[in-house]
Amino acid sequence: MHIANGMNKPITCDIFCAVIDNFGDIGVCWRLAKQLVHEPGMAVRLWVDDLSSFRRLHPAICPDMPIQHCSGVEIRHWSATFLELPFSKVEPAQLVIEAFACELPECYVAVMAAQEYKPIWINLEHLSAEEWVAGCHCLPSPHPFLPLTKYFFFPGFTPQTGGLLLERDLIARRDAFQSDLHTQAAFWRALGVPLPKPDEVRVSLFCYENIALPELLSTWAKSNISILCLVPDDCVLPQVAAFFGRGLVVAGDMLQYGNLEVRILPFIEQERYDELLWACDINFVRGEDSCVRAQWAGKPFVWHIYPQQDNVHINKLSAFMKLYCAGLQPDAAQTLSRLWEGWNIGQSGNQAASISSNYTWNEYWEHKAFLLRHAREWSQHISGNNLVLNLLNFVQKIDRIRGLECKSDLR
Ligand code: TRH
Repeated sequence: MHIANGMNKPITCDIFCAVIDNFGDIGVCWRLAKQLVHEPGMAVRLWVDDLSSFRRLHPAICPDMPIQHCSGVEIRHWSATFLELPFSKVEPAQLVIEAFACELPECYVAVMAAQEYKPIWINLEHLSAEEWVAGCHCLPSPHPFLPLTKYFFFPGFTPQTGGLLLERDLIARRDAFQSDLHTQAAFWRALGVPLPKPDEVRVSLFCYENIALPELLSTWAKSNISILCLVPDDCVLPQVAAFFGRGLVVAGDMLQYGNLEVRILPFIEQERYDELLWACDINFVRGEDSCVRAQWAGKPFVWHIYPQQDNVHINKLSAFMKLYCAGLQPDAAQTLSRLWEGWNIGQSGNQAASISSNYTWNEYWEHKAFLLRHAREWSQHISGNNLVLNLLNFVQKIDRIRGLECKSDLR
């Protein structure tokens, strides 16, 4: 393989990440960077323009350092590095990953084009379950005037797509955690949360602001089972505070109304967030990365999709629900769709469509045994489509084709 021509030398990889908002962009890039280092053994530089957001996921990050190393990844502050060291002086990596079309610096691209053996340039796209993804996965996009081609790499749920980020040992670690009550107890103690009571439903709630939220909290308060709802410190806290008639809530607060107890958690380090998802009975997640992690948790989950203009996210939601519900018992599938639609369509401002009523939640939760079994089977089903393995195969394929083209040019 040309790209690994040094034989024992690791393949070099640059990942570029622009944080548009929230945590998903850096959440995915950080995960990918670590996996490329720890599994195929690449030498990875992660260029990121917002170290403060990064620090919330990984507190060891120092927001003022232009270059630092964490978990085997070299992290470069994109803008700071750019000021100190023009990109024209940076030697591009053999594999260049542009996350979510963040646009590489022009002079970096020019240096890529000037290399004798051009880097393989991948644009890592957002995750979607829509059918068109299979047709666009791996498509080439030649640069308009430089001798470079960028390839679109689409994560997804079917074998025709790039698959999902999944660390080699994740499922084994999840199973070990979920079968060991002592480890779980230690986890709750470390978070300062009491151990689960018998018959309690423990929920993690990570979502965007949502007009359906007060109704859901009120449904839980009236429920005949105890609900402990764990809310990480993020944008939804003002809504939680308003529901409890408080001006402000902060991490560490505990609020009670009827059978509902809400505890505000600090934003947890990304690796520990997995454990929260593994330990809860049901997880409300959002965006992209937490949604995938909830699927690996093998527990029922409710997805708050990232809202987009013109409601295009609703098609994405339907496409995923269609895939996810395919193997689910029809009654359970129906209640799941109703709850998910209420949770998401309410968000679009359509009050009439907000149907997270008593009836919807209670009806959904009656199916908890099926939902749990299905969540477990689903995680097993999707685990065969590993993004990092697919990416490596694709890179090797491009490299082979280029090698052949090179030979035929010499003839
Ligand atoms: O934060 P998100 O809403 O992120 C995104 C971005 O908005 C992005 O621009 C958009 O393109 C994308 O959604 C669809 O949700 P997401 O993707 O789930 O990312 C959250 C990350 O934060 C994820 O890596 C898990 C992590 N996390 C923690 O590490 N600790 C926590 O306590 C919590 C709640 C989350």
